[in-house]
Amino acid sequence: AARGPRIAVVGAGQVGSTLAYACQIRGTANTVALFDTDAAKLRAQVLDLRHGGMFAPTVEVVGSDDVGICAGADVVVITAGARQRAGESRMALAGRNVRLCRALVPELCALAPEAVFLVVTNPVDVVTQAVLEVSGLPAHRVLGSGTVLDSSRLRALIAARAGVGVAGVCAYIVGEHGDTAVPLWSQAFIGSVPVLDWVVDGRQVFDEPARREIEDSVVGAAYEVIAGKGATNYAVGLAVTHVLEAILGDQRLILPVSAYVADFHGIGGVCLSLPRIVDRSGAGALEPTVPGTAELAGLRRCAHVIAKACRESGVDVCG
Ligand code: PYR
Repeated sequence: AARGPRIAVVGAGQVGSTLAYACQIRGTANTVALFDTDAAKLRAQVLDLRHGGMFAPTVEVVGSDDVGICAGADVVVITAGARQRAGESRMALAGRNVRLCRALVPELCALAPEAVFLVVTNPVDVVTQAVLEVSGLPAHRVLGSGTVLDSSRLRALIAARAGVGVAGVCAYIVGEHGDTAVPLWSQAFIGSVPVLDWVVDGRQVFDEPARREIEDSVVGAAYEVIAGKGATNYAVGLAVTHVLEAILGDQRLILPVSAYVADFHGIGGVCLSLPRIVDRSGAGALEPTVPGTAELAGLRRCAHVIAKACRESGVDVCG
């Protein structure tokens, strides 16, 4: 077997296979191991990925319908579970996907005792909390993709309206990866200029109506894509690969991953997204963000919504 970082991907559906493809073409790990209970689909995904091998960096793609394929992984990525139907909220999946992931985790922990667990299955904050609880792992070793993708959507919309390249925008949407996500406008920058101070011809470009429009667009993004093609896969595949590279490369990137929050300005007891340092240990320290009053109120609402869904799915929350 190839030496070097090994990623195990649980679930070879739209998201699992697309992130495996992103890892392959970026050379994110030496080995990408796919696990799915649907043997025929799994075999087809592995073959299709392998057939492109000569056009990509050397990444060994393996797969099995036996979970043992996940053994020795450095990161276990969980994408298995039901996905949203058109018009369905992520939270509607909580009961089913918590049950499924809970059942998988003890064996995954035994097979990959050193792994960082990266949850992608929705509702990601609730499932991350469930995986944290069932695994008994230290909190930093269980994280969810959270609002990394939402923040990318937010940055793209800010960049387009300002007419700058997206790499020049630094902005986060935090809290729930879902309907109550909160954009941190007070902390958002275009280059060195606060987004709220971006003035063209004497006019504030990101005024209240513009901000509202962008926020609605970010929160509605997954619904829009799902209505058109049944699933989202490309952007989430790249977002998860970005998080994987931060972990495996010990990059210490500041990313809004979902992870357990003990106390952030009085908010805590559940997994939710806030900008944090992501490194080889997983979800590191929180960035010392100081959100505005309305933003904090929004975050409190997120914590409440996530805690309620956790309780309804039988997942423990603190406080
Ligand atoms: C997303 O694309 O944001 C989903 O969670 C499906």
